[in-house]
Amino acid sequence: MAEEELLKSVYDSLLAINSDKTTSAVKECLNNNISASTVMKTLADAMIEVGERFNQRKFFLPQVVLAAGIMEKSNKMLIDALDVSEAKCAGKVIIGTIEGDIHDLGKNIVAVMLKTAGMEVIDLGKDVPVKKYLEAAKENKADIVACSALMSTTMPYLRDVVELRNSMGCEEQFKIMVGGAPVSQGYADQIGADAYAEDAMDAVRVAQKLIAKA
Ligand code: B12
Repeated sequence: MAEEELLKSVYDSLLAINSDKTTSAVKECLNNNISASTVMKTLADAMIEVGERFNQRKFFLPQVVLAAGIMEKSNKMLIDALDVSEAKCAGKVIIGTIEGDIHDLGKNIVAVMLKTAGMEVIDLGKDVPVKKYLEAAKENKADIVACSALMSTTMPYLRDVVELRNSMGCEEQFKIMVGGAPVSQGYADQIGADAYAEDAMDAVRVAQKLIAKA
C-alpha cells in the first residue's frame, strides 16, 4: 500500500473511533518505514476533525473521550519509534497546559516534537498553576516556557504567566511561547508573549529561533 493510503487508514480509523483498527494501521505505517512524526501529524489532523464534528454535533462527548484515548495509546506506540536527534542541549523547555485546563493531547505532541529536535523538555502536565511554570523555569534554568490553552476561559491565564515573568524581571532569561487551538499570533502579541506557534512542527521551528536569539 502506498504511504498516502496507509496514512488515510490511520485517519479514517481514528474518525471511526476504532481502537484496534487505528493501532494496526499505525503499526502498518511503521512497518512501511513511514516516520513516526508523520503518523503523529495524521493523528493530530484526525483529532482536529473529531473536534470539528463535535462542534457540528455529529459527534458527542463519549466519542471525543474515546478518540482522545485512542490517540494517546497510538502516540505512546509512536514515541518509541521516534528518531530522537543526536543534538543534545539544544535548549531547555518547560511545558504544560495552563491552570483550569485539562486538554493535553496537543501539548503532548508539542512536547514530543521538541524532544525529537534534541531539546530537554520538562513537562509539568495539565492544569498547571501560573506560578508553577515560573518556579520550574527558574529552578531548571529553562530557555523557554511553553504554555498550552484550549479554552477561551483559560486563555487569560497565559497573560498572567507573561505578567508574572515580567514582574520577576526575567524577560531575558526565559522566553514565553504560547499555543493551542483558540490562541493566535494576534492574541500572543496582545498579551506580550514572545512567540506563538500554530502546531507541533511550527513549535519546533519557533523554539529553535528563540533559542538561537538568546
Ligand atoms: C479532545 C477534547 C476534550 C477531551 C480532552 C482529552 C485530553 N486528554 O486532552 C475531553 C473529553 C477530556 C475534554 C474535556 C472538556 N472539554 Co474539550 N475538547 C476536545 C476537542 C474535541 C479536541 C481538542 C484536541 O485534542 N485537539 C487535537 C489536538 C492535536 O489539537 P490542539 O490541542 O489544538 O493542539 C495542536 C495546536 O493547537 C498546537 N498546540 C497545542 N498546545 C500548544 C502549546 C504550545 C506552547 C504551542 C506552541 C502549540 C500548541 O499544537 C498541537 C499539535 O499540532 C476540542 C475541540 C476543538 N475544536 O479544539 C474540545 C474543546 C476544547 N473542549 C471544550 C470544553 C468546553 C470541554 C469541557 C469543559 C467539557 C465539559 N463540559 O466538561 C471539558 C474540559 C474540562 C477542563 N477543565 O479542561 C471546548 C472549549 C470551549 C471554550 N470555552 O473555549 C471545546 C473547544 C469544544 C467545544 N466546541 O465546545 N475535551
